[in-house]
Amino acid sequence: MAGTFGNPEVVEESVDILLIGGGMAACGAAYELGPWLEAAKAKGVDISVKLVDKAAMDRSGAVAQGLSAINTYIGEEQDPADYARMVSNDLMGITRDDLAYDLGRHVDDSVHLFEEWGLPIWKTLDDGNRVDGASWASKGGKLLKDGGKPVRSGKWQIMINGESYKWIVAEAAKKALGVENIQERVFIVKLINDKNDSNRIAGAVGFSTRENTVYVYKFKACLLVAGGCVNLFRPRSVGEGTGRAWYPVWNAGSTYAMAAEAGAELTMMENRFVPARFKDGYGPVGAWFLLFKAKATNAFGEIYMETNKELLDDYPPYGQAAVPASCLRNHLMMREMREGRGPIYMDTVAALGKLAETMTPKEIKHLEAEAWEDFLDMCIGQAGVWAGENIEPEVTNSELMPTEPYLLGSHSGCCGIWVSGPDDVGAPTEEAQSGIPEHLPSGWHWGYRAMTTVNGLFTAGDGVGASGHKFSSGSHAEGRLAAKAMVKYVMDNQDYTPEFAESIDDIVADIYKPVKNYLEHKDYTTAIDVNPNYITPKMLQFRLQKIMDEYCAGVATMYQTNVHMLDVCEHKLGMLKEDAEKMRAKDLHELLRAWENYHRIITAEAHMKHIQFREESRYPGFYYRMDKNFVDEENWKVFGNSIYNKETKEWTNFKRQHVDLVDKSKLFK
Ligand code: SFD
Ligand code: AMP
Repeated sequence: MAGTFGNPEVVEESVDILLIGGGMAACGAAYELGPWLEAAKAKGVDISVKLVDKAAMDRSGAVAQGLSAINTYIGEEQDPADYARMVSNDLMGITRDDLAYDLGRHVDDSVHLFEEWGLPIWKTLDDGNRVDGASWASKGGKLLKDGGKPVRSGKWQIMINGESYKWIVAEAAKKALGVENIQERVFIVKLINDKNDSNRIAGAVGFSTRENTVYVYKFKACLLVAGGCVNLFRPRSVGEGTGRAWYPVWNAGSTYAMAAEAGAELTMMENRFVPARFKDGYGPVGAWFLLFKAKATNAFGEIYMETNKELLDDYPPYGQAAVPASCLRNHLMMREMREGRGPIYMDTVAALGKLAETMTPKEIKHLEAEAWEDFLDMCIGQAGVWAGENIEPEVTNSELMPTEPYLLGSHSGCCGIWVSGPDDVGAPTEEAQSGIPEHLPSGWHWGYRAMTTVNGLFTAGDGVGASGHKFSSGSHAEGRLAAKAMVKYVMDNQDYTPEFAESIDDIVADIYKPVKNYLEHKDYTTAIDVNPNYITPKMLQFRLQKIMDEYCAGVATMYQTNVHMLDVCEHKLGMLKEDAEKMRAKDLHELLRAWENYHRIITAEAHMKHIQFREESRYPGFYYRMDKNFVDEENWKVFGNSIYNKETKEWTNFKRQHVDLVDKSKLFK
């Protein structure tokens, strides 16, 4: 029977494995499950799988708009240990080398699959000419897997014609899993622990964003891959630009919040990513810096990365590394802004001029088209800004600006969930030669790759903390690694029957509470949005963003905070959490917004508690603890981890030992 707005239908389903999310990691898992499910079947075990995505998989997640580069491709020039080294360098020395190394040895296979599925990848031909994805086949180029050479924009990045990237990857995932096993437009609100074992996951509950239906899933294992967290800080775009952000606004911290509430250990939640972007449109800079070799300057044309270089001496462990970390690049830029030498510009004019010196007019036109396509493939809004402001990159330089902070574990950030590492790293001599020892440090491995500290709960992509720089390809590969481990887990736990620790009626009532708040009180006033008995999700979101912006090192304070500001932040977040109980939902769309906000609040709280805990400024240029404005290698070269108790609503923060498994001396010239 179909439900009504006040009284939803409840549908209960049992599967063996649930995939929550339909982004890069989920698509990787969906694809990889195929052969392992077949292998299980051959042993007489039928494993059922379902994927639920809050949106439509063809365009869901961070790759929705498309991308113009794949940022992680190891290729023949490097090896996985080089990759682990780079990840550590960019994240100021505190990453899990085992996770990065493992990813590095698997990621290229995902890229080869993308190409097989139809993703156009630029190629460098034998004569050194480079051709885009549409034309290499007719010019004698080869597939990457057959030895074709990509066009490297940077050491790790390769160029693609990727407007339809997500569509292509999702199509393969759907085909592998079967559309009948995929449910779109279902927002998962919470995970349910097992009645007999609080450290085990037994199910998840969500609601349809199209119909009045609540879905209850029982399962043995679950892959929680709902992306990172956006819009927990006040964005720079306001008014006419509201809604524009760099990372996907629809990823609202569901991964971190649901994992935390289920009792999973989080790691490095103090870390955030503040990308330097083309101002107002949030256009990517990687292709400009790396492919077009552009330089960023202050208002006086000074290249601050050169003139301010000595500032990096203050930042161990890798301040003096050949490639400064993303946060350190920001740090130098921010000093120019703070001291009044802004605006900061990307010198597109000089870069294109220099490249054009050796080109024919036709080649120059193609180069200019590539510059536009970089935006059109992945951030069309920036192309709109250029068109609207009469910017021709070969004639006019464009402003750069650090954005509001985002929480993520797959791009140039490393917050997320603490997971079990690979079990075979280090054993073969070949790997030992690359610097990986035979055994992982204690607490890094407990059986199933990518499993969190809660039994049966796995994650990948933005969900996995203490690694980073996986990007689209690495998130896909990590989903595949998790899929294989989940099948093993299910095979090992065939006798397990999930039982919920909470009653389904209570959970359903909880999920629809914002609807109840609305229906009960809507007639109290004549203006639907003004009511002393409820708060609209939009207003609550403004409050959250203001708190985070002003007290937790957002753009308002130029990314600065201190212990006192954090105390105020904690107090105000506590009040906000109380008021969140009063959010209203006047329709299903608002119900979605309400629960997104709730996930953002838990994520914001984790971020704040971790910044409070880490008594140093490990990521200058991402945030500054002004009362501890230094990097303290002696006391803080450690993982900052935490566990949340959903009953008492308290966080416990603690350190975990950091160990370098790969020799890092190669990072210095
Ligand atoms: O230019 C729920 N990324 C880039 N990667 C690259 O390889 N090259 C680039 O060029 C990259 N750049 C870039 C990138 C992202 C963005 C937004 C821009 C530019 C503008 C990064 C990658 O895209 C990123 O690393 C991966 O996509 C991460 O994968 P994953 O699977 O961890 O997250 P996802 O793809 O966003 O998917 C999340 C899914 O979860 C769903 N979801 N479903 C149910 N219930 C809930 N509660 C849910 N909450 C979320 C989403 O709908 C989605 O399906 S550049 O900057 O460097
Ligand atoms: P972005 O467009 O900034 O997301 O960058 C895409 C890729 O290029 C990421 O792997 C970044 O780490 C890398 N990158 C961006 N800018 C620089 C730079 N100035 N130096 C080195 N790597 C960079």
